Amino acid sequence: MTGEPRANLPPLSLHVPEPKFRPGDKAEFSDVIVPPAGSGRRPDPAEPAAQFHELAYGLVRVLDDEGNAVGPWAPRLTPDTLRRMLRYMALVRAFDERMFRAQRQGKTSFYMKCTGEEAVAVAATMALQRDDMTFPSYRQQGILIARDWSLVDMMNQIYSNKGDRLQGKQLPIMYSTREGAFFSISGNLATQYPQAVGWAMASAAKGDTRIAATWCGEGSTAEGDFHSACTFASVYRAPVILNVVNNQWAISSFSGFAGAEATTFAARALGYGIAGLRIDGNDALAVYAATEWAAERARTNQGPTLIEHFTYRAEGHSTSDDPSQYRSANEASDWPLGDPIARLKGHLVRLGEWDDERHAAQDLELAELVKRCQKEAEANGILGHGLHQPLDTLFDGVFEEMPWHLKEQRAQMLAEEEASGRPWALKS
Ligand SMILES: Cc1ncc(C[n+]2csc(CCOP(=O)(O)OP(=O)(O)O)c2C)c(N)n1
Ligand SMILES: [Mg+2]
Repeated sequence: MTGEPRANLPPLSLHVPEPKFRPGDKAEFSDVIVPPAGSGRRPDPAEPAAQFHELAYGLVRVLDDEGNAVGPWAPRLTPDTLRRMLRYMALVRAFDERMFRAQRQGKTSFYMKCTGEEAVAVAATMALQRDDMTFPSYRQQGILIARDWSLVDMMNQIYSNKGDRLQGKQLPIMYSTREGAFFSISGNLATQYPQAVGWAMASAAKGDTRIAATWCGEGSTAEGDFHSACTFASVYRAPVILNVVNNQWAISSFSGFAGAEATTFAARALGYGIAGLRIDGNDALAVYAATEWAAERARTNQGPTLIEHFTYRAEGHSTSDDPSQYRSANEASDWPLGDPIARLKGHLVRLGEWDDERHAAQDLELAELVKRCQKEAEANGILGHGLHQPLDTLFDGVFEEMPWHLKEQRAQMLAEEEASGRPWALKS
């Protein structure tokens, strides 16, 4: 074989995806198919995975443009539950605003908002049991907030201060809490997927009743971990909910690079024999309903569900990102599925259970609450103002039994510190 192309065949070429809009372009979403709210079929939770084709390519929506909850997926929640959902989502946004600002003020090194995606974590968490195990990515702070986790504890972690239970060992926002049934966030994308499936398999193997839920971004579905997790989940019918948060962007790479031009992310499920649902991720009631459905399927040993939450990352990837460099300026404001908080608020107003005055008062109250918590957390110190964790804790809490090489490194570090004449840094 030589490397000579054959004259009678066309030369091969690659398709390189290109986003439709770049800075300076006017983004326009007329090609995004938005089926009417209420139009998606709601199958029995025991339905075989082979019958999910239409649900994996469609878009389940509950809230219509007038704020009505319509169709077979409408979850029929009480006004109190709807108000609680709205409050958690607004609290996530207020928390994000404040912590983003804290990073800009130099009080911490890093922060990640989930603006525009608040429904994905909050509504899903409300549809799960409090002790179901969650394996989030870095954009589901809404899980902790919807579980009434302490905001001060979260902030202590963001500041890596004296009150940080993780002793400054994790990047800010990479929370971890066993009591919150919230698995340690990992910076390595998609590692939480096989971990969630493994945990779910263990739960089933032990005859427990708790299920697992995991979340990753659409970009992260390109990782091998995503695919091996799907195989294990399908083969063993693991009691797990696999969420793919399709927010259109993976830092500056648009979703086409993870495969969105060729198919939907929910359709990935079909090849594995997993039930796949593609839902409006900015519709808190659709998120709640799909999660409740998938939880019932898992809890009754009918197997896993993969839910694609079709949404939009309204702001930068993180405090280290500037989206104006790579995407059109009007994308977030013109996103055809709107803002999740405004839509749930509109529903409550439509029901006569909420109004603009109460909403504005709640926003003020939540901003004050976050500010008070921030003050309390800052009393434990902020990142960059000295060493909050004594050096001799550096190697603790990672391994149950510290390996010999870490013991050696620890001894060397302490000897060097001792010799440096700064013994204050050594005290626990
Ligand atoms: C294995 C791995 N590869 C690359 C990165 C760098 N990285 C961090 S976040 C990110 C984008 C992920 O995008 P997506 O999965 O869509 O999640 P989103 O940030 O949109 O929520 C990348 C490439 C990483 N942290 N880990
Ligand atoms: Mg993404």
